[in-house]
Amino acid sequence: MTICHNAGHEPNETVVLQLFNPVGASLGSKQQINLTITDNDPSSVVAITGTPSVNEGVSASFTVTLTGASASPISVTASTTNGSATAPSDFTATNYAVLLGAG
Ligand SMILES: [Ca+2]
Ligand SMILES: [Ca+2]
Repeated sequence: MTICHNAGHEPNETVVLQLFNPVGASLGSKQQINLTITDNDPSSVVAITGTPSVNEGVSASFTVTLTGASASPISVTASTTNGSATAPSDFTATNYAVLLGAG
């Protein structure tokens, strides 16, 4: 039984191997085995980069990067928290869901 390598991080998976239709023998009490396939790819990593300083009165922009492929859709939430600057007088509070897709 060959286990395929699926590129990209994915949850562990299971497969059942079962005996059927014996000829010249009868089935014992143990007729099946559950096998767990453990993923061997590193988990995908998301990170944020952007200009650390901006003037008043402009829009600040940031880039969310994804490193490592995944078999599952990936999303992350980007949300502001007050520092010494407070919303809404100093900036507009923001709460984005960033969808990065699979692969
Ligand atoms: Ca797999
Ligand atoms: Ca994999």
